[in-house]
Amino acid sequence: MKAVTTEHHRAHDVRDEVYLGVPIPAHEVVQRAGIIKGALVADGGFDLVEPTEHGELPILAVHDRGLLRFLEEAWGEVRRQAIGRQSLVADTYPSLAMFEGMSREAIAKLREPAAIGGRAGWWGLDSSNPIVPGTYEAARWAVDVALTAVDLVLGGERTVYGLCRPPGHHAARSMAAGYCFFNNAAIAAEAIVRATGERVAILDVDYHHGNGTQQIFWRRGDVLYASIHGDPMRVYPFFLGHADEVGEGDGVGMNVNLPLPAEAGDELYLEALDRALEAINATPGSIVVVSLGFDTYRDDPIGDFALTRAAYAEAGRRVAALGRRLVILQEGGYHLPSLGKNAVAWLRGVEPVG
Ligand code: SP5
Ligand code: ZN
Repeated sequence: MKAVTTEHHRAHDVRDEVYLGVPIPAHEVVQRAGIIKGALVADGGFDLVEPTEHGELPILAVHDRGLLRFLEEAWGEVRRQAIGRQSLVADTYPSLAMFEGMSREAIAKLREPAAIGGRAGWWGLDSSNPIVPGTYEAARWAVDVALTAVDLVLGGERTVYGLCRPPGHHAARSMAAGYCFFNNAAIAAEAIVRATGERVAILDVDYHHGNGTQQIFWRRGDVLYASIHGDPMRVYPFFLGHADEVGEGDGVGMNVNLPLPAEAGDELYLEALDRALEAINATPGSIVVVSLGFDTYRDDPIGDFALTRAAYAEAGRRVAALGRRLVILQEGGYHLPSLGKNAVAWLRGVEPVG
């Protein structure tokens, strides 16, 4: 199996994140990608490929230009405004309630502020997502990893793994969030739709709901989004991911959320996976984008599921049984000692040899 990896992710070197107002050691750290890459190399069955640059256009097919510009300019602005910090985290976010009662016209007049803290709030969701000097560079390369995986699959590869870092599925059209800046999977899916004219399914098996991917394709009839995740009543991203969110307009029925309780184990999880796979089977198309996360693992420090490694091998087998080509992109997973083995188990489940 070809695996797209790059060392450029190292530029996004985050040390702390803010949790309930307090700095804690970051979960989404540089070592994650090195551990996964090391396990692929040790396995021997993966052909490592460098990404190629794809420019801004495929990003702008999915994201607001203002988000791209903010991420590009953020660090220079921090320096210009002489904020002596290692990382940028907003403290003020535009809550819906701030605009309650205002008309559409009045709301249309809201504008991005000039101060960098305000800009970070305008384009952000949460305080667990710091921007550091190399964030933009790394996030751009993560998109290139995803798009290179797409190129390889469109060029005839059956399954390609893209080791994206930073991850992407919390990033919405106009919002970075949850360790994510550009939505790698959504950008990949959009590129596949445009290249093939076919429908595309996105299967999101990260522990968290991919609110960004859901938002981007909410009204789209040509992209199915199916996600298995911790119930948002209990966990991040809290405000989206309920089972009754099914899409609107052309997208009705093309959004499938499968929230699960705490302590969900292999059996419950694989049942939910079968429901997601049924929805994909019912949607025409030959390519599936997988948002792959291992924060579902029993020892993950953020997730509260109880999956074992055996479930990952079995999940890989069941996804392969769709008989579709796969663009598999890395999202979360924060238990460093298990991360490499879990990734190999999942990918080997898909393709046992070669
Ligand atoms: C891609 C991805 O997996 N993003 C996850 C974003 C989660 N953000 C909230 C993190 C909350 C950390 N909670 C620490 C709890 C310690 N017990
Ligand atoms: Zn996650």
